[in-house]
Amino acid sequence: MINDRLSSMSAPPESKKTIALSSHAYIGLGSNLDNPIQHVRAAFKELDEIADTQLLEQSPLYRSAPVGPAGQPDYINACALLQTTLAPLQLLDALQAIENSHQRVRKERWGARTLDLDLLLFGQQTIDTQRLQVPHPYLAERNFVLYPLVDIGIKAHLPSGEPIAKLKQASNNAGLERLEKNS
Ligand code: A4P
Ligand code: MG
Repeated sequence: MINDRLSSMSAPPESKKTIALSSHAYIGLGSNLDNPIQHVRAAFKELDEIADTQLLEQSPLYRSAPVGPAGQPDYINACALLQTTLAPLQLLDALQAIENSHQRVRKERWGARTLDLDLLLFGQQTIDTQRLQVPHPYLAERNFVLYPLVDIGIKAHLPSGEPIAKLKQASNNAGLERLEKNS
């Protein structure tokens, strides 16, 4: 596993400072309950307010057909690019705290939700633990992730080197509609 968060650098002995290097993290945003556009817009702002983290880019919003249990409303999806000195699990904690602050209720897998924040990519790290898998396991097969991700990360790629833009090319835009800026 590549660790792109070096916590200490070789510095002169008299100044033993700890310097945390930052990582780029791509976040997938999704909502299909209680005014989804408002939830996603508010979430961009809240991502920028995470400690030691800065929002660098936010994608346009997309309307997408739901994947998962039938009978749920369309989703609003988007992606964000963050710069952070947090570790991946610390960032996941912060994402889940934001989800909870949007009254997210976890009833069924892939069921309707006010706000879902997925950690799509974290630098070039591959993480495979029970609590966190990065790259996000379904990234490559979801057009509602690939389209907004390429909008803000034309050069983004998987730890394997596979360009995200190539994954997007191999997908299609079925069920996906890019929204105008002010809609
Ligand atoms: N977890 C593991 N890896 C990650 C990661 N990279 N990012 C764990 C975020 N969480 C990660 O997530 C369940 C657990 O996954 C977390 O506790 C975390 O430790 P959850 O958000 O509670 O549940 P979930 O979202 O229902 O499950 P899952 O499998 O994460 O679903 P997805 O992949 O998030 O898909 N259709 C459309 N059109 N648009 C959508 O945005 N989203 C989903 C949810 C289904 N259908 C959709 C959309
Ligand atoms: Mg999720």
